[in-house]
Amino acid sequence: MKQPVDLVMGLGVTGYSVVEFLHNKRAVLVCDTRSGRDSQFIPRLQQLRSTYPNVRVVPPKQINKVLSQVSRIIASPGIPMSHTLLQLAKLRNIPVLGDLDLFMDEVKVPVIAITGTNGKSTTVALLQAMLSDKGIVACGNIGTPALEALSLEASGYILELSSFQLERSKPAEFDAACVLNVSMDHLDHHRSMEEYIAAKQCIYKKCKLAVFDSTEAYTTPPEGVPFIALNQNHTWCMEDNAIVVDGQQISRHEIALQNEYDLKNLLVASAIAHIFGASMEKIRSVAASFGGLPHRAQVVGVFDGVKYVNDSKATNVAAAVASIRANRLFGNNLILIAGGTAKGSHFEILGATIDQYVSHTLLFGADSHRIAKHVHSAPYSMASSLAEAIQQCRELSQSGDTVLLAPACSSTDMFANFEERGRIFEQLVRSSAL
Ligand code: UMA
Repeated sequence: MKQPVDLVMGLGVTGYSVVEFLHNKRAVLVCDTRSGRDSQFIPRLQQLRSTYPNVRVVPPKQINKVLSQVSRIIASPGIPMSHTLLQLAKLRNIPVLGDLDLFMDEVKVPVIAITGTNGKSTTVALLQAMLSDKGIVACGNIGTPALEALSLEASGYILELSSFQLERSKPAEFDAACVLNVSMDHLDHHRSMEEYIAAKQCIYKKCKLAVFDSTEAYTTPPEGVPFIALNQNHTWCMEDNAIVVDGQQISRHEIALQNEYDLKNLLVASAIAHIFGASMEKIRSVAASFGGLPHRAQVVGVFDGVKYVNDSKATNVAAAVASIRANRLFGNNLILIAGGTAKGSHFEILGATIDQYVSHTLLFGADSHRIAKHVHSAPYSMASSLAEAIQQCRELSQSGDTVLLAPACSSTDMFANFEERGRIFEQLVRSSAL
């Protein structure tokens, strides 16, 4: 009998973790669309060749020749389901799955799943801190692929899931699931907003308990799913100067995170952590000490009296608008740096927010002109690079002002990812201050 053959599509961190997981169970082929002429850009190719010499890398042009042997395809999250190769597989009735399917078939301990347009990583990191003494590990979109985290043999997992991961996986029996919020994003990958919302909602289909914020659109689970709704009564809610966790107040001055949207993330994390056995004492201590993740509303420093804030993770309109509102100043100037790859987003709301709160905007990157079209009354200028934008900020700002990097776009036109953009911003700010 012929051995079943799995085709792993994409050789980023996910694809590599899938090969590691499967190589001693089934025959594995790998295909990355950057194979062939651009294969030097596949970071893990050399490592794959030396560690797993039996795993064959198939150039995309030859995929037709091998497809007849393939029994299933495990597609990395960044590969759109509309990709020609995946469509071809569909026509041939070859199942396409994601790493999440393999993980959920294997895992024997509780899994908490979190998705949402913004705040996923912060909520997951808060939850991990609140459940740290219970041996629960965070993985998924936050950075460590789920299959790699399996080897840690944790007593439970917190999975950060993107719409990309959810759309390609079958409904899973998560012990708890949450859609934090939904706003426009990734419309270069999903064909419509409806498709994006549907992908997010997949998280609830078979979950045992949904936890959601009843004030956030598109986060309500379908009928029949057991749920805890936050902000519906005084047991779990936000108040003007506190959050309420199981009827007990944690006042704002006891909480390190101060932005409105972070308080929402804290409420969700506290509710889920409480359900999974974290004590109120532990929740309070994490609330008091957790100051946020890198590149998310991070104050880089105050130079010549000007505060510089790195919010490189504000990669969509909703996140950038929230960031501008959180940093708006009364009496001093807020100077914004924005731009990058638009991902099919619309910028009307960003333009209106800039007009209302921003004194001057520096626009840079591939889709900067698309933002400029919607800025009507506030001044803006174009910069050819992040370095030039920062230089212009130094010339425009005076003591008491804030310079905010909140791009509203992804970074991939000029940087490897939002982390690199944030790191370079911080380096440039510090070096130009010398
Ligand atoms: N590739 C192809 N064909 C394509 C597109 C990509 O072959 O059409 C190949 C690339 O050449 C590359 C590989 O696929 O070699 C990359 O795969 P990938 O884009 O799926 O990325 P991974 O390195 O596997 O990382 C993924 C997530 N990336 C994306 O969803 C784009 C990481 O989220 C995640 O941390 C990691 O799996 C572990 O789970 C990053 C992200 O940007 C942080 N996520 C988006 C977001 O948060 O907005 C969704």
